[in-house]
Amino acid sequence: MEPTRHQKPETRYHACRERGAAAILAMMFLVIFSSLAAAMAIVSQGNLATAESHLKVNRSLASAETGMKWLTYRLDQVTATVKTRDGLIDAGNAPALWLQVRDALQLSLANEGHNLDEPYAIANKLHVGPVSLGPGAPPFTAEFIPHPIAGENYNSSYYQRPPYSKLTPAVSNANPLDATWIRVKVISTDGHGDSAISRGIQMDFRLDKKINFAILSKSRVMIGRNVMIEGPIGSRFRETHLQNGHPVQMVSDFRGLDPVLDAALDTFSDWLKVNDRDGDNRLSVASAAETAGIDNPESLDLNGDGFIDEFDFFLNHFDTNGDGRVSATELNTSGNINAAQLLELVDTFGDSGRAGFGDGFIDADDRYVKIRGAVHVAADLSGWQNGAAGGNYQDYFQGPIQPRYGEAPLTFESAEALAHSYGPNDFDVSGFRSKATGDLQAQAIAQAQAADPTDPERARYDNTGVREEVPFGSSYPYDYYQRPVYENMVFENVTIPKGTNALFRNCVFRGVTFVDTEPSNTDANYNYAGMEEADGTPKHPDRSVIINGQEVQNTKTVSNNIRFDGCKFEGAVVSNVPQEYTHVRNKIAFTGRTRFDIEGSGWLSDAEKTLYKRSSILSPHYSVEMGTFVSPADSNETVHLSGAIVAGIIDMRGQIKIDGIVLTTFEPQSNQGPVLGDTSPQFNTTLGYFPKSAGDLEAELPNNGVGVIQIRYDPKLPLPDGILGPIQIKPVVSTYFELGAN
Ligand SMILES: [Ca+2]
Ligand SMILES: [Ca+2]
Ligand SMILES: [Ca+2]
Ligand SMILES: [Ca+2]
Repeated sequence: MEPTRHQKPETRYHACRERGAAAILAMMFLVIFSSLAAAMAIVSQGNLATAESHLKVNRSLASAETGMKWLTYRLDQVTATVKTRDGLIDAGNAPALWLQVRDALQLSLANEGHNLDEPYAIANKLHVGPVSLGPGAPPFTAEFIPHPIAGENYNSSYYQRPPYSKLTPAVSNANPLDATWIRVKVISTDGHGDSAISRGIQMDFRLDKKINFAILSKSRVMIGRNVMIEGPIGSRFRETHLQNGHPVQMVSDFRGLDPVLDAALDTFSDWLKVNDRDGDNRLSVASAAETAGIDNPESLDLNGDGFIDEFDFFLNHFDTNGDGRVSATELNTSGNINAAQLLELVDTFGDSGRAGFGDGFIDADDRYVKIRGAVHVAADLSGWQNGAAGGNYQDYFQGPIQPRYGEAPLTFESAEALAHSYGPNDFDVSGFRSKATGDLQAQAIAQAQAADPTDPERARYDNTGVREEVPFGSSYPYDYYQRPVYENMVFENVTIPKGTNALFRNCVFRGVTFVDTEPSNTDANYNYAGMEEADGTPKHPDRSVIINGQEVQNTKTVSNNIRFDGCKFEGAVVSNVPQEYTHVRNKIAFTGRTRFDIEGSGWLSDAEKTLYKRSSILSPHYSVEMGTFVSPADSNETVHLSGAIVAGIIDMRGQIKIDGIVLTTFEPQSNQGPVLGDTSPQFNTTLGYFPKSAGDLEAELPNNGVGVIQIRYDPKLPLPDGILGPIQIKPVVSTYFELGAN
């Protein structure tokens, strides 16, 4: 700064002649000021009163809002303890469930220090308070009232606004909100007597049962190349100290296409290890911490989404004409199956009505992220880094994650992941079983006998059948089966008896297909009794098991290891529930072109369609294999699924699309059950291909494409019946309403 050159000229004061005038002015001011002061006093007293009311309004409204938040939290805690096997919560079962919640909530809120009065129930309502949460905070009272509410005017304009106006049928006195809706009113009062001011708010809550995950696994989750997921992922696997014990392992979709791009992604991965603060595998351009040390970070965000991630490097590498899109030509898909499948994966993910869907280009419209949802891990970070990861977990966890707004992308020691735990006893499949009254053998023989012997497509039953390895097509089979073959047949509501171990080829299954198996399978030799070498000689002739007091030499006779090849299902595949996970004996493999066509079935009633759409595979503690080890690019090898997919452990390879939830029940723990020694990481939920060295013992990377796997959580889909799980009561935030003064 330069010194000041010019001083201000001195002000000269000429006061003599002005003294008299000043005195008169002073007196005038005195008069004016005193009258003003009187006026001001009147005004400010009014202001003081207004200010006090205003303060009370604010304080009581704030207290009511605090009360609502606090009660929402408390409600959340108790609803997690109320369980039902019903999949769909409706006006029929909601009242009884609400009463359980109400009683649990009353019990949990009782006798707390801030209670000015204890909570009490009247009829189906719960009254809470007054409660004073903080010193000097205005107390609040709350009421929980299930709909339909007596005396409520459901014809009023209040119910003409969203979300009510979007309900069908429209809300009216004839069609009031049903018992799945719970109204919560919180009223807070500040002050006493005549000067007391109250403010109230209300919100409607909804009773529901959901498992808010695209994948919820008790074993580790392996998400391979060319796999995209929409919806949260939860992994309860905690043995991270073991080799390959990554709770969630993800492989980049963009690696392996070009060595130059791979090198750029290596550099980016190094940045992530230092700069990524929130675990989303992206660097936020707006964050100084996440862009520290990176020159001109904005220039690296090529798709302009505010983040630098793998997709920007992919664009930078392949968008050679700089139009912001990668075409099939730029990606050089002809004769390059991996590139062609990547284009298909990204270009056809999500709603077919979205911008850029299936237009043959990969660009910003396709909104690529590997996981659109939060990742919840039960394990802790340091255990993983010091254990399986041997340094940075990012080496085993690649690809951008975009959670919902306000959610953490990656949470360790996650309560969410721990909240839902499903074991074999949480599943009751008897409802499905009772529908599967059809006799497999009777239906098969009738069709085979009626078939025209000259028709090459005729229904065929081959009792001798084929001998094949298990898992089918695996480079590392652990057993062999001699399977009877059922071909070109239609089955209706059949039970496949224990010990059938069949191959069904090009068959149609309608209604429930119930795969029976022995539930008492906890004997340590269960997987091994009857195991064979490739040439048929017994592998473990000395191992037999005791089931219900009887010795069984070969457990193949009491279990069911089934392969469905090129089959169509107009309904659900449901298995009996084994108590232990025995993947050698209890396995269902879907190969070839598998179709689940429930909606389009002309055979099912509307009620059956509704039922089976939410439960297309219900096989707790079963090993389920979908897709193929050998032909990930064969256009005939595709699997389309919708609904809740339940298995002990599930492997999905090839070309698979799921709209629903993948839920696995088996938690591998070292030296327990089928897990020999420290091999729990080898029991994993695998989506896509991994080399054997990654701990997936059944697979190797194919050299003819890595497949296309797209999984999308459907929040609107009810769960199947029979799963014992917690309900939830969540606020419908758009129903928030201020009740005003009273
Ligand atoms: Ca980040
Ligand atoms: Ca970007
Ligand atoms: Ca381009
Ligand atoms: Ca596109």
